[in-house]
Amino acid sequence: MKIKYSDGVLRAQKKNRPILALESTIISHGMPFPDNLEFAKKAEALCRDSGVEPATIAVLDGTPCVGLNKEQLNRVSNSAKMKKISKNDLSVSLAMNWSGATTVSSTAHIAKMANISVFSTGGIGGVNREAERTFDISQDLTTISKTPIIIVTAGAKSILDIPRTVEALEALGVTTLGYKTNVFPAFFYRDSGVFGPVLVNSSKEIVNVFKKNLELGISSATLVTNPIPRKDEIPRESIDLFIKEAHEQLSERPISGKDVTPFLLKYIVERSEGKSLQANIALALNNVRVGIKVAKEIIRA
Ligand code: PSU
Ligand code: MN
Repeated sequence: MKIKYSDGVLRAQKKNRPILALESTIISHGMPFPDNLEFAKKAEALCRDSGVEPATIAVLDGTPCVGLNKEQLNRVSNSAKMKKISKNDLSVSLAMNWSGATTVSSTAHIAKMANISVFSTGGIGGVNREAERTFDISQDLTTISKTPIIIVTAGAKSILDIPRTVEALEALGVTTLGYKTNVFPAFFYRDSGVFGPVLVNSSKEIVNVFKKNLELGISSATLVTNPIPRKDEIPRESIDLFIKEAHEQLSERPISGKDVTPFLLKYIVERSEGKSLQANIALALNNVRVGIKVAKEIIRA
């Protein structure tokens, strides 16, 4: 498999320096331009300032890219032609020369192939509300259960059915940790009310669990749920109304499949006058901060 590495990632790999994988669908389909580009640059700068090499992952012209240069990052942020590529479309995207952003499922898969052990996202996909009618369950969940890396996420997106997502993670045998919490975080707010993650207090504990998964031959990712910082959270009462409205709008339109999540996020950004975007950026950067600590710890371990 041909993977195109950035110069920075190649150097870091050679010198055994820490690397943090980052996904690109959050940039291309999760946030509007130019805030998305600003966010992506900030995430990468946070990594570099801490001595960690960022490896933003995407598929460009049919080639999986691990680490993007400036021009490539611009392209991912600001091209209407970027597809949303999940794991089911990964082979197709290479065979058909597509360019697109990778979701949690495809990013995790490529990171594993590239020998990168830590990956920070915003919030994983999961069981959608009304999944009993639509069957809409993100392939992030099955990939997470089959890809032995560490994934840092702000719980699962508030637009989902969180209790069912937590149950699905358990059913799939996913090792789920809570960074300084034992309550599953709900993306825009800290507390979904669902207990489940095992409380961990340090990157060392996270890496120890991850290593045990590897020793046991367990394929599950080590999923680290990390609540949005208190100062950035949007209370459930304020965001729930917009989430409900977004679902009503969705049910009146012919939108399905991979277009659902981008539609809902965009609607809520507009309806909240950008507040949800600020929260999304804050939680994703917070996941990068924890990812940085864990990536450094892995090198020490
Ligand atoms: N986190 C965010 N914004 C996003 C995503 C994650 O803060 O847009 C993306 C990820 O790429 C995730 C995808 O894998 O949303 C889930 O899409 P779906 O529900 O269609 O599986
Ligand atoms: Mn879906």
